Amino acid sequence: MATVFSGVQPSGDFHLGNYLGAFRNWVTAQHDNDAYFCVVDLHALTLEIDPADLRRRTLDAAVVLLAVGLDPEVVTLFVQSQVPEHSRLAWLLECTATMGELGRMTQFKEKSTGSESVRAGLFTYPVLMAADILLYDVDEVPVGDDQRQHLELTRDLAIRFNNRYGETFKVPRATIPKVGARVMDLQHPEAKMSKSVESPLGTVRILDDPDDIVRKVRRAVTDAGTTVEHDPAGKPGVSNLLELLAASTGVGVAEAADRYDAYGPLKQDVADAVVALLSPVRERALELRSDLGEVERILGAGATRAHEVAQRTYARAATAMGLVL
Ligand code: AQP
Repeated sequence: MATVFSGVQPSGDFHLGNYLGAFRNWVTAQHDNDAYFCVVDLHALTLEIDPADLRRRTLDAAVVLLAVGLDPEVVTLFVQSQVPEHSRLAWLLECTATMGELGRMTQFKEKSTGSESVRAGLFTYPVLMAADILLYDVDEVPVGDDQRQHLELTRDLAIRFNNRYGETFKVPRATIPKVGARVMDLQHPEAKMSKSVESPLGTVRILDDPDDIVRKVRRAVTDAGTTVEHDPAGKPGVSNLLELLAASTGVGVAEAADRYDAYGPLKQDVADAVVALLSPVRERALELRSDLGEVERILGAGATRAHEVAQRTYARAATAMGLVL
């Protein structure tokens, strides 16, 4: 049985990209693997966030993860800050990483550009992510394409640490889905759909009501011309719609492109497919929101299980580095 870990930041409302790129693959992975899924609240502190919002969003993240189909009897679902070894191992790994390699992270460049005062945590956040993963002796990390570079860094840090201090960490690999790995913003199809970027019409939220989903897809930016082709560089808007249809229905992208000779019917089918995909999740989430006490209980049990594993790995790494425990 492989060990699987992945996490999500409670930094905003979850969207179709999070669902197709990550969550639904977590649901698939949960039955055949030893799976850990984490609401990475410490990562959300790297950007401006209201404390009351963070508290609410952390519980709501768990609500969405349960609603998409994670089974708390099968997976370990927990909140990162409730397992202190994440921060403790991050420090050991910060003393393994270099400024140069962190400065090359494209997410850091994107999120810090134009900001007058960039938090140090935004710079070191990929190291905390490495700690999240390495604590659980993970084989596979199911993530969207945007996390590919951070996974490479995690592997580099694990290998460097092992070479320097002796075999300590398992070196994980990313598993990135073939379709849905990079869902683009419906209004700005050259940018990925993202929860911390203000694009109300461009972002389909997992908990949007069906009318909103239809409205957003109908108003999606298409491209000059009228032909339906999959050409991400030349026709990013239409290509994104085709990829959404493929990821939501299982049809191939090329086959989907052959089916349409106008944008209107394509948009209608994408809207129907996305509504069909997300409506059951929305219904379950609304039910779960009415019993947050149960959600907190699930997270507490998950943190206890995660902590048992995390403290063993942390002790191994600290001892290897020469700390007296
Ligand atoms: N647009 C996307 N397409 C496919 N997958 C995506 N993911 C995120 N955006 C897309 C995947 O969702 C998982 C959880 O990501 P996250 O929320 O922890 O952080 P992120 O990657 O930084 O996502 P966002 O939405 O852009 O959040 P903010 O704006 O807060 O940074 C990851 O597996 C990610 O790959």
